[in-house]
Amino acid sequence: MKVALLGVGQAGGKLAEALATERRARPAVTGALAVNTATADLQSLDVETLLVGTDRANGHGVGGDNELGARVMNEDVAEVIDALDVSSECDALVVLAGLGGGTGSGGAPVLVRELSRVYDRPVYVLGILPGRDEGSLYQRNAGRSLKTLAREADSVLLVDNDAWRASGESLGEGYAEINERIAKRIGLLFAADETSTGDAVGESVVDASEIINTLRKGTLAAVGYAAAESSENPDENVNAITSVTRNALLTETSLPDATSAEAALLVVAGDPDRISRKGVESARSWLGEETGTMQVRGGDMPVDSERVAALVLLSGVERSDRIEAFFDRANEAVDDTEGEDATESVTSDDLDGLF
Ligand SMILES: Nc1nc2c(ncn2[C@@H]2O[C@H](COP(=O)(O)OP(=O)(O)OP(=O)(O)O)[C@@H](O)[C@H]2O)c(=O)[nH]1
Ligand SMILES: [Mg+2]
Repeated sequence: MKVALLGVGQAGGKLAEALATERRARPAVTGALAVNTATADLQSLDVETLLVGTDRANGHGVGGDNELGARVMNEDVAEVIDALDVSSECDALVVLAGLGGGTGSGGAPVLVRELSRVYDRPVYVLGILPGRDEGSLYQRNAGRSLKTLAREADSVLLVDNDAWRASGESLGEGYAEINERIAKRIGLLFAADETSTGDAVGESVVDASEIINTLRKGTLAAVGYAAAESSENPDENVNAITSVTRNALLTETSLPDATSAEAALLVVAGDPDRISRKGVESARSWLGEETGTMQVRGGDMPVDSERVAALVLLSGVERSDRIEAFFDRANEAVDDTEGEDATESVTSDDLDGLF
């Protein structure tokens, strides 16, 4: 699937760069632009960059004020749309942002709305949820941003900053590594149809429409990934394929505890000679039962490797425990930061959308 990337804010820019330069993801990326209100955060990036909001932010960021982030982006939105190179072969646009800060949190919904208006292609978001230990302001910002994005975007693919962090590492130390993991997994999803060698592999190879149709079934999405050694004999890989699929869903998703979905996609990556059809079939039916959906799409991703991997895309995860817990925190944070009564409801009016 060909994608144009638009990173907003510090996390968004770093993630756009990580994806655009990731080995397997690279062929799927037709262009990447990083937009920010902070000059310093753009300087080191190896993608196209654009500084916005110089009148209001003076090149120093918006300091976690996501309403200001939204306002600034509104004023400069035409310039951003102009600067983003969207080729005709592009299947989707992807806006990337950390949802807890100011520029990305406030700016991403504005850009999503404008991109949806300008382009007749799906607009997806790769949104980073703040980890549990991040402060109230981050939780509240992310809650408001996500609420708005869920309305404006075709799908919001969420990565919890606690999900793929190496144990014992603080969040700050771990960013580079987390970003690499995100790029590898999301890159694999976008590039799943890029490795098709044409003849031999044929019909079971996943294509862009399977990803798009899976994402169409829900608002919030998550992705999981796991890999393991495989045998040269495909008949011996039935268990390897089912167990990497289990791990991808149960222990390695971008949104821990997201196990119920409206639709799912299972991509099995590996040497085509090692992939057991029986293994793929039983992994797919297990995935459907476990997530409670009848809609499990699937496909292979032929790669030259002795390992076999499962990439699971879940769409329609809004009812997961993690999303509920997150909105509880965001609602409580509204209480902390604004002195109102805490509320437990996801649709609470205390948590205003951004516009
Ligand atoms: N995964 C990941 N998360 C990040 C990274 N940098 C920041 N974050 C997270 O993103 C949120 C903060 O957003 P930033 O992108 O730093 O903020 P910003 O959009 O630049 O907004 P301002 O600095 O307020 O103008 C927090 O939840 C951080 O934990 C990163 O490189 N990777
Ligand atoms: Mg910043």
